[in-house]
Parts: sequence; C-alpha cells; structure tokens
Amino acid sequence: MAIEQTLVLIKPDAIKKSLTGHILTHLARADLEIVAARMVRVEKTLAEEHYIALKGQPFFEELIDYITGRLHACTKVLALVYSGENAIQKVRVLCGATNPEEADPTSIRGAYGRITTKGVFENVIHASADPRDAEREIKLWFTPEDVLDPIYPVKEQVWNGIKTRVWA
Ligand code: 3AN
Repeated sequence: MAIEQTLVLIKPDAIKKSLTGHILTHLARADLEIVAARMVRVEKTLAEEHYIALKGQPFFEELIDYITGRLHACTKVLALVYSGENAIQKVRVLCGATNPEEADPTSIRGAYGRITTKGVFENVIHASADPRDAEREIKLWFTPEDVLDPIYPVKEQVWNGIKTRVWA
C-alpha cells in the first residue's frame, strides 16, 4: 500500500466550539503521523483557490464566508498534514459524508457537524479527496519547510541571496 499525505483542515466552527482536541483524538484511530501543522488566518484568496473546483456552485459564497471564519467570528483554521499508508481514504472514512446529516453518527462530521437553517453545511473538518487534490492542497497551504518528510519534489531557490526550498 502506498504512503500518502493528506491535508486536514479543522474549520472555524470546530475551533470556535473547542472541538480541536476531540477531532484530533478521533483522527488518531487512523494510526497516521502528523508531519505538518499550523494555525492559519484564511484570506479570501486562499479560500477561493482551495475551493476553486466548486466555483459556480450556489453555495460557493457561503462556503468562502464559512472557511474564512466570517460565519463564526473566528478567522482561524488549524491546517495539518497526515502521512502514512492509505492516509487519504483512512481520514475520509473517519470524517464521514460531506452532508453532516447523512454522515454516520459515529464519524467526525456525524458527531459534530450540523446544517444551519440557511442550508450551510457546517461539517467541522476538511480532508483531501484523492491523491491529486492532496498534492495540490498541501502545496497551497504549506511550504516544503513546514512539512517533515515531504513526498513531493522540492527545488532550491535563491531570492535576495537567501536560499529557500520551494515546491518543484
Ligand atoms: P468534501 O469536503 O466532503 O470533500 P466537497 O469538496 O464536495 O466535499 O465540498 C466542499 C465543501 O463545500 C464541503 N465540505 C461543504 O462545507 C460544502 N458543501 C458541499 N456541498 C454542499 C451543499 N450541497 N450545500 C452546502 N454546502 C456544501
């Protein structure tokens, strides 16, 4: 089985409700390794780039308001990279279905998510859907310096005489 890395976002509703610890404990069942973690204040440009495939969906603007924290007066997201065998699928199973009302009640979204009366899916967590998305998303949220043992190619760049490592 292939070693994979996957992006996890603990969304603003979860931060606001102090669910971070519960969610990380639940994710520990996947027996994976955390290889990167950072608290991120999500700018609109990052949010729109992250959800670019959903641009044009009727819920897109609310989705951007949600992930940037405007819906919860909490502009912080915890971004993590989990690494290990079959990491993408393992984390998705623990998260449960996108719609928190359809999610298995014992999954993270089933236990902690809700649909608001306005129809916003507040589903507390994001997890990459497949290897292509995982690579795109990890490169968007993290630099190679942030990720221990990055599995994607990296190159050296010299800027103002300072050497840094960037995604190749
Ligand atoms: P997932 O996060 O399970 O991969 P996507 O990528 O289809 O699901 O959707 C991204 C996010 O958009 C979801 N996590 C959810 O917050 C929101 N979303 C998806 N579908 C809907 C919908 N029908 N109504 C409201 N929000 C939605």
